Amino acid sequence: MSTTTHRSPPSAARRRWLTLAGTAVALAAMSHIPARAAAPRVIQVHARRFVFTPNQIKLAPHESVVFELTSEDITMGFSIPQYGVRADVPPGPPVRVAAQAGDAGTVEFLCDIFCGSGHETMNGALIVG
Ligand SMILES: [Cu+2]
Repeated sequence: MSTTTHRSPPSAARRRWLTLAGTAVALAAMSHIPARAAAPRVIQVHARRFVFTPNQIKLAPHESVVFELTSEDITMGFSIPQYGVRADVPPGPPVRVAAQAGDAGTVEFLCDIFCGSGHETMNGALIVG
């Protein structure tokens, strides 16, 4: 019987792959470091007939944020008309939409997809200040 093994020294390609894998692990570890100010704050907003939760959200003037939107029952709209931001929010995985606050003040957000009687009052406020 042959005693030949098929083990061979790592090829250059394999060594390179290992280096890349090591880098990926290092980056993954770094991602657990708390986000710096440069990363936009993620704000979760949940929609169901006919309520957004929360329906009052405080933002700093000119703060960049990401809204992470979920719907419990049917496709909702999430719209901040004054900032020109909107997204469809179907039930299922979260939908992310970026927004940047303006000057201090109160800005309305609302559902802009008809979702039943009660839709007209499905809204909330961004309190910028
Ligand atoms: Cu609606």
